[in-house]
Amino acid sequence: MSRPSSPDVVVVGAGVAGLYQLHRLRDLGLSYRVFEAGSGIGGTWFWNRYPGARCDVESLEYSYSFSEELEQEWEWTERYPAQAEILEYVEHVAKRFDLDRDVELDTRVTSAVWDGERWAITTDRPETVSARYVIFATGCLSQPKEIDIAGLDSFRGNVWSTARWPHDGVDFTGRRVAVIGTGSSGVQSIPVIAQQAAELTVFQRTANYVLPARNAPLSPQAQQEQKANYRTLRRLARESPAGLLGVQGEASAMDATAEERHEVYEQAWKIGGLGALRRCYNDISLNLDANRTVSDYLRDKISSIVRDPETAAALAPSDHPFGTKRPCLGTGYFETYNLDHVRLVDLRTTPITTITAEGVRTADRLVEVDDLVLATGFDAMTGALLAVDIRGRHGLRLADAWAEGPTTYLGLQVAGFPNMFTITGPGSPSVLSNMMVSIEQHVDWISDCLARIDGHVIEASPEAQERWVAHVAEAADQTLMNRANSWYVGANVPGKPRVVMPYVGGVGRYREICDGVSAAGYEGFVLSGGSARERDHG
Ligand code: N01
Repeated sequence: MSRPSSPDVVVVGAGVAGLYQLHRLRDLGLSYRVFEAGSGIGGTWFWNRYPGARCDVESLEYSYSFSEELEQEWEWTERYPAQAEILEYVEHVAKRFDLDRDVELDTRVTSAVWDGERWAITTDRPETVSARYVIFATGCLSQPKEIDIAGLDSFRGNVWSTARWPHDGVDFTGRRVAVIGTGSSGVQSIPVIAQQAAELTVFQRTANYVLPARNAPLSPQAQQEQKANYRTLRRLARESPAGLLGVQGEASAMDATAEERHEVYEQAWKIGGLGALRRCYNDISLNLDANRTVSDYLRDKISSIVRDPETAAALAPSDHPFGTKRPCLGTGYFETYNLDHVRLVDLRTTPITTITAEGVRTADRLVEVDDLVLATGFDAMTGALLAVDIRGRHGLRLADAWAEGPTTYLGLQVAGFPNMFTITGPGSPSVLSNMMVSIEQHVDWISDCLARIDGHVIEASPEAQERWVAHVAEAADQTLMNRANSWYVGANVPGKPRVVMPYVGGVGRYREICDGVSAAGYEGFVLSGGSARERDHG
C-alpha cells in the first residue's frame, strides 16, 4: 500500500490514544501516517503482560465512550479488566473501525524536526516524512526507567522486566525468583509469581499503600444496568475530579470521631478499589492530619494481615502520606507474605550492593536466585517524548526546553514547538485520572482544533505557557503531592528535575478551561501562516 510522504498529520503511537486519534483524523478527512514502535497495537496493554497485570479502573469506566454501539456491544467479564481482556478490547475496536490497516507497526520514530513550515519525522525504517502537524500519543508510562543497580550484566540467570514481558509468558515453577520493586507492577505480579515459584524474595525500597481490588466477575445484570445509564455516567465521569464515578464525601475527616472514621474506612475497605478510601472525606489529599487518619488505618490493616511482625512493620508505609505516591490495587498482596516460601528484604535497612552472577547481594547477605524480575517502573510522562530527538523553532531541542522540568500550555503544546501536540502531556490531569477519559478529551480537543484552524500554524505563546506552568505548580502546592519522592515528581529517575508533572486541578475543571480556551479563539495560542494543508493521499 502506498502511503503519503507528506501527510497532514503524523501520529506517534498506536495505543488507546493513538488509535482514537486516527479514528478522528479519518473523520476529518485529513491525510495521516501512524507509527507504532511495537509489533502490535495497544501500547501499555501490548507491553505490560506480566503475571497479574490488570487495570485499576473498573472495566465499564476504562472503555471508549465515543461510540454508543461499541459501548453496548462489548461485554466485560470482570470488575477490573485483566491485561489480556483490555488488549482484546483494543484489538476489537481497531477491527470494528478498520483502524489497524493504517498503523505502521515495528516503526519507531527517532526524530521530529520543525523546518519552519512542517515537521520532518524520521523513523528507524529508515524513512523521513514531512507532516504539517505531529501528535505524540506516546503514553505517560511507556519508557521503562533505566536500571540503576550495579552488576546486572553479570547475572547468570534470567532477567525479566514487567514492562517488556515475553508474549508467551514465563514459567517460574520450581524456581528461585527475586522481584525488585513494589509499585503497582510488583504488587500485582508478586502474588501470582508466588503461586509458581519455589522461593520468592521481594526486594522492597519503599513500602506502598495497597488497597484491596475485590475483583469479581461482572454479572450481566449489573453490566446491563450501567450500560442503560451510560450517557449520564459518562457525563458524571467527565465532570468529576479524576474522571471516575463515585461520590466525594463533603465532610472533613477531622470533624468525625475516631469511631465514626473507623466505620467509614471499614466500609470503603470492604468496597475495595483505589478511590473509595480517598473519597470518604474532602480533605484527605489536602490536610496532613486528615490524611494521617487513613494512613494509620491502612498501617493497622497491614499488621492485622501479615503474621510476622517484622515483615508487617517493613510493609507499612512510613515515609509518605497516603495518595502522594500512586497507591496500588492488590489481590492477596499482603497475605502472600504469610507463605513460607516468600521473604521480604527491606532495602531501607539492607540495601542492594550489587547483582552478582548468582543473585542479589545486599549489605548483609547474598540471595541466590534463578530469575530476576525488575518491576522498577518508568521514566514517567516525559521519558517517551524525550526519547525522540524533537527540535522546534531555531533548532531548540525539547530536552533543552525541559532541562528544568516539563513546561507546557495545558499539557497540549510546548512554546517553541509549533503544530506539535502531546496527548495527556505533563501539565494535564493525565496520570491522576482515568486515562480513557483524559485521552478522549485531548483527542477531541486536538481534532476540533485541527478542523477549525484549517492548516494554519498553532503554537502556545510563551506567556500563556508561563501562566499555566505557574498555575499547575500552585494547584500542586495546595495538596500534599510534593511530600513524596514519587514518579509524579520525577523523583524515581536519578537526575530528573523535581516538578509535580500532572495537573491536580481535576478533570472536570480542566475540561472547562480547555473548552474556554477554544471558545475564545484559542486564547493563549498564536495562530499564523496561511492554510498550508497538503492533500497528499499517496
Ligand atoms: O513502577 P513504580 P510500576 N532499587 O515506579 C522500585 C501504572 N500502573 O511499574 O519507590 C530498588 O510505581 C521503586 O522503589 P521506590 C500506575 O500508575 C498501573 O510499579 O523508587 N528498588 C518502586 O517500588 C503505577 O503507579 C497498573 O523507592 C527500585 C518500584 O521499583 C505506574 O504505572 C499496573 C529501584 C517501581 O514502582 C508505575 O508502576 C502497573 C532500585 N534501583 C502500573 N528502582 C494498574 O493499572 C526502582 N525501584 C494496576
